[in-house]
Amino acid sequence: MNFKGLNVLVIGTGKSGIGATRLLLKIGANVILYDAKDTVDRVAIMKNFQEDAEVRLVLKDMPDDVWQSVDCAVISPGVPIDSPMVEDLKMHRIPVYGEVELAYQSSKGDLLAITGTNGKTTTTSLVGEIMKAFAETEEGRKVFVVGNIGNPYTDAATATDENSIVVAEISSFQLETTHEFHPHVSAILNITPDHLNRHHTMENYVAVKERIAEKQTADDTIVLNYDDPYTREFGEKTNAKVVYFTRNADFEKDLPNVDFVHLQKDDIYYNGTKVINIHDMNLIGSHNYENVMAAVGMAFSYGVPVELIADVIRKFKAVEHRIEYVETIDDVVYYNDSKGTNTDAAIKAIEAMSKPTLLIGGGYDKKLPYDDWIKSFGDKVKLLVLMGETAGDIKKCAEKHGFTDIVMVGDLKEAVQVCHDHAEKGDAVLLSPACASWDMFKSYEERGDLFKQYVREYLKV
Ligand code: UMA
Repeated sequence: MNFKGLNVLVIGTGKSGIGATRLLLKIGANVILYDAKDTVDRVAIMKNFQEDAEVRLVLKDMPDDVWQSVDCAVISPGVPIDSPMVEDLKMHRIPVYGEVELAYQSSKGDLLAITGTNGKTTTTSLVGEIMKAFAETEEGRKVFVVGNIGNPYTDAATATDENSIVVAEISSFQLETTHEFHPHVSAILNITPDHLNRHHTMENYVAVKERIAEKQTADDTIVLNYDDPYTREFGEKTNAKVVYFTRNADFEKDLPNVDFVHLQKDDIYYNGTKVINIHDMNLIGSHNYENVMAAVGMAFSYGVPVELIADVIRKFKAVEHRIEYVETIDDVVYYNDSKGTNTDAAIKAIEAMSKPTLLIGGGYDKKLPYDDWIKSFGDKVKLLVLMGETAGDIKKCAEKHGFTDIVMVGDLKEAVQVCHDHAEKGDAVLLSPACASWDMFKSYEERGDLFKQYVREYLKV
């Protein structure tokens, strides 16, 4: 699709909408930028573009003339495809593209794309680091790490060329609106319940994740989790060459045209080649073995030498907000896992704790069941401090499972204070809410940053 000269309606004035508008202006499209909220700061938004840029900014009510004048729409990932806005676009026969699709169609080079319920950001960062190290060994290669990780893909698009390597974290929201999107190497790390308020059923959620491989052929590769029933089964259906990763040494070794990355005792192997010993890694938590294996699968199939892969993994540290060590105060260790935005991620964080844990949970309601999360507390979680929209539901669920050491709080600062007051020497305090942040914060980053600030500044005074 050539967007040059078209009238394009961009929906959402967050990172994606700004990135899409910038890109469309570069391409030579006319942009109407829209946001459903009339509380957004017009001046701050317009500062993202050159002063003479002709962007018509529309807030809240859509004037009738827009429907008649636009050729297509580019929507942000936060806009559901079954929302009234998208229904209106369809009614007016206006084609809808996602911000990621616009970026893909405007980019060059090789695309390595990663999706999955959990581990996306860690795996994307690690693959990005490996690719950067690899690019240094080859002249004229540039690496861009983009997508759900926080850097809109559209912002990188025009800087890419044939030699570029784009490493993209892609969410289910972004996959809803892809058309031609075609990664050379893709990965689905795992699929467990998440965002069910948006995708409605597990079946829809799985189907949308699988869209990452829709355009892949036998010349492409997909890296899949052999231990996850959804992704293992997808390996039998996809057109791409399959590389499975597994934490078990016991797998079906002679599947035709399938490679394996596996963990045997403490070593990670690609087919027969040893890549790294897990004790040589800096990442904590056994879930990270999976992220590392997925990164190995992607890098190896792209042709990166094994020594280089191992070298980068050895140096790689946890990404921010993912079981991130914050501080030790009075012999109590504080961890920020604000990115634990669903129960599965939050279970992984609890599993990674080796000390009695005071857990801060609760937030925006994605209509997820909390039972498995509560059951994972075992003897490890000694106090559950709850905040946000879901606090009441989580409390009820915890009590149903016999867990009653619960304190309800009004905000994050109070949660930190309560944990500090109840913690004993040798304990850990973990912010891992099992919920998104959007009820009280702009993003999980803001929630994690505030947590770190409260721990560092407020507890120390
Ligand atoms: N808006 C509308 N109409 C709607 C919905 C939203 O106008 O129906 C407006 C809002 O008023 C707001 C803007 O759209 O002003 C926000 O757009 P957005 O929610 O798509 O957020 P962005 O700032 O564009 O950030 C998005 C991703 N956010 C979401 O998918 C919710 C970011 O992922 C991503 O980093 C960024 O694009 C760059 O690619 C964050 C995220 O929470 C980290 N992702 C979810 C997750 O990881 O679980 C999917």
